[in-house]
Amino acid sequence: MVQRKKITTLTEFIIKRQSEYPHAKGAMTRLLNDIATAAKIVNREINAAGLVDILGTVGKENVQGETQKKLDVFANEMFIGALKGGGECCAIASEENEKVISFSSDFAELGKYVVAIDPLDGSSNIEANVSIGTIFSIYRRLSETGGGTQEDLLQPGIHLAAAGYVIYGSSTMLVYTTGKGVNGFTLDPSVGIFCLSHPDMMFPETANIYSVNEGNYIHFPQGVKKYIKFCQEHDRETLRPYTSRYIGSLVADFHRNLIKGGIFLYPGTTKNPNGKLRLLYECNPIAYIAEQAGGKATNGEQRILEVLPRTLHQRAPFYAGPRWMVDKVEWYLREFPDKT
Ligand code: P6P
Repeated sequence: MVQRKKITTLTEFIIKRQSEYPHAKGAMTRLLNDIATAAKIVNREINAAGLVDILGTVGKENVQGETQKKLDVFANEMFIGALKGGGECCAIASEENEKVISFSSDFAELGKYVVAIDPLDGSSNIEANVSIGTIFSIYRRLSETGGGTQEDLLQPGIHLAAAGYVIYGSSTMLVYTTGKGVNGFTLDPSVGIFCLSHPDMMFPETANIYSVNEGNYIHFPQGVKKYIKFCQEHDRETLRPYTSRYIGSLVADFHRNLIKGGIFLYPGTTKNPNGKLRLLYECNPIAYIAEQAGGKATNGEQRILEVLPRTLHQRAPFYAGPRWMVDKVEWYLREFPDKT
């Protein structure tokens, strides 16, 4: 008889892991499941997006007579709706909303968590059929009562309770950590279940990929320019020249580098000294995963997770990957500082 390998579903895994937290009452379990549910709905819509053009239902209304929404607006509404309905979250900071979305209720005990989310990162790549993603951070609320506040969300990454991303690619995966390692789950679309496919994800011992938008080269700090030239030198022993891979979708670039071994760089430039990526819902969650996978993530000088957020949408220069690769970039930034 063919022995079928035991499949661990995301729900089974989260519940099993919950038992490792003595004070856990299931709130985080339900919150992560709320995110997974919204991700499945967004995944379905993304997969249909291409067909919308082909099947000619692209008009202003879809077959249900509803106005066709831009996918990032749709994704934002799905995640906000799932988190609000789930009752475990009392406030959200979203890339799509200028201010905190605070949930208040006269009836139910409000959730103990707050979520910072980029509902559909890289959405400008959809028309090119490039993988895109959802990135999320989960913190315990600091405020005692009422709806969640901005202060609940402006916590440094070292206080993260959980973080993760969903990559909508050739297959859809949810990768997350609660501080005890990184695990990846692949969606089986035939039954709509996320199944454990990548247990205990770690950066590989060897790595030779660097990911940066070299079109910005002339605006990079001196140290980054030197590092890029280092990557391009010939040295067989250190697997150089490295391979340059850059998709322009943070989740896709980081996920590939986590699997295959590589560093992601989004430096500050003369034009944008703080770079482009947002600290709360892009840098921090990816940094938490990078560290939990044995890597490192900094802004070039400081551990990203220790950067104190001052505003919801603040940006930060971002370097994430295997520890020794990030160390090398930081060395070049120290050795070749820009003239102030
Ligand atoms: P650039 C997508 O727009 C995004 O926010 C990230 O997903 C990605 O890493 C970055 O911007 C790409 O930016 O300037 O290289 O196109």
